[in-house]
Amino acid sequence: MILLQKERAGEMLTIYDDSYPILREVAKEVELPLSEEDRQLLFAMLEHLKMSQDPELAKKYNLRPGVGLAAPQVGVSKRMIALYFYSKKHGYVSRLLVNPKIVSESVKQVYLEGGEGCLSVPRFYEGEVFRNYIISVEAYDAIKNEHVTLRASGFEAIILQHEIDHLNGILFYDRILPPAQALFKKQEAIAI
Ligand code: K2U
Ligand code: NI
Repeated sequence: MILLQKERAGEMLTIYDDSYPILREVAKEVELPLSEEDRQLLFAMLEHLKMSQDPELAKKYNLRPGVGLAAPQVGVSKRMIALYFYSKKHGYVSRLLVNPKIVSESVKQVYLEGGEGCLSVPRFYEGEVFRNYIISVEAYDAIKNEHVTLRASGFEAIILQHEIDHLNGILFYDRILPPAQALFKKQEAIAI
């Protein structure tokens, strides 16, 4: 079995749940250039996501699978997020974004059939979360080490909006609509 860096180092991240105030704080802008500490944390967040998607390691370390993670979820109130997900077009995508900012969003909306979950919410909430189908995000990319403007749609757009919400103290269940409103929105939105 391949031992990932974090496992080898024996350091694991603790995921804080929504009973901790930090999940409701507005996280602070990160100073650039990135400190070694911030860079280490970002890569630890990415490793956590990779391990969480490996059935053996997820079982061994009791990890819930995740495709995104925001620094406040691991106890650090800084504007940093990690994404690790599979897309048919690009295969596995890794993103480490610092001070991400949504600069444009489509009118068209999208939602995950069956609703969303969250690694910081150990409960199930009924109801869909409607998000923008296409967004543009400006951020510092800690993998490319440069400022980028990302254009994301569909699943990646959902993950980005879910993670950026975490930086503003917003949780997915804050966005669940009453059934009648959800029914109306479903007529115009894309389901994935
Ligand atoms: O931020 C987090 O808690 C990680 C979430 C992000 C997320 C939630 C809903 C929709 C998209 C992203 C976890 O990834 S929740 C588990 C999960 C796993 C695979 C696909 C969707 C959600
Ligand atoms: Ni979450």
